[in-house]
Amino acid sequence: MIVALIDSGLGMLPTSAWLRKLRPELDLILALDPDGAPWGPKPEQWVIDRVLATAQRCLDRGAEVIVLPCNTASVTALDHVREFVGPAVPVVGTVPAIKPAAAACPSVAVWATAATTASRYQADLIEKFGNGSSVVGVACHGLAEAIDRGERDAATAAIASAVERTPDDVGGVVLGCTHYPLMADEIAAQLPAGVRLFDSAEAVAAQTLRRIDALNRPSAGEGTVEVFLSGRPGRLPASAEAFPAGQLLSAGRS
Ligand code: DGN
Repeated sequence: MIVALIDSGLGMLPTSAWLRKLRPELDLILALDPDGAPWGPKPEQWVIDRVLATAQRCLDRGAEVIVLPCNTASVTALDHVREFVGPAVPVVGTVPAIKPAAAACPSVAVWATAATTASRYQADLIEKFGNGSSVVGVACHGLAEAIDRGERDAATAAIASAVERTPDDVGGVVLGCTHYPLMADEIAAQLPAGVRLFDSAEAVAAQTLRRIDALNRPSAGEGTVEVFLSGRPGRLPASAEAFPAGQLLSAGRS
């Protein structure tokens, strides 16, 4: 069974790595959009069109399940993708891990792209799962882009800016952009000791496996990885190599 993961860039790696770990025999398509990245600052309709075009390419290749390991794409385009592919193809989205963070901490910051931070979707999540905690959004300008470009100094500066805008009393920070877990060590080092980090990668992988199993079809493939790139890859493959999860991308066939 071919499972396609769609993100603008390296944010798909943590979820891909969990899928590979939990079900190594799945065949994966990693569909990245270096030509269109970053999606975070783009207009909503632009992101929707981009994600749908990528989904079509994955379906043409035989994808039976689609995963959006990208909060920006999920809060913007998830319903559109579901409608586009129809009920036969499960589509699994990603949302910021606000529920577990608010259940564990009375004060929480949600770090994400500008699009996710400003989204109705995130506001609704906070309302629904805020659990009486104080939950504030912090837009991390440039962080996903710096990670894709392998620019460590720029990433460190973007993290420092987010730390400055994060309330002092937070007990938990939600990594509400799928790129950010790749920099979890640096983020933890810059935040006060004891602040917990929450991300969705493992939960999204687990939900994907539940949807696969519910299809009741043979899912075992050969554990292949195929990489789709829109246009020129730029520095993406080289940047990926800096992260353990990035081996999936560099080992994949383009
Ligand atoms: N990884 C994406 C997310 O979770 O929102 C961000 C992608 C981007 O293009 N900035």
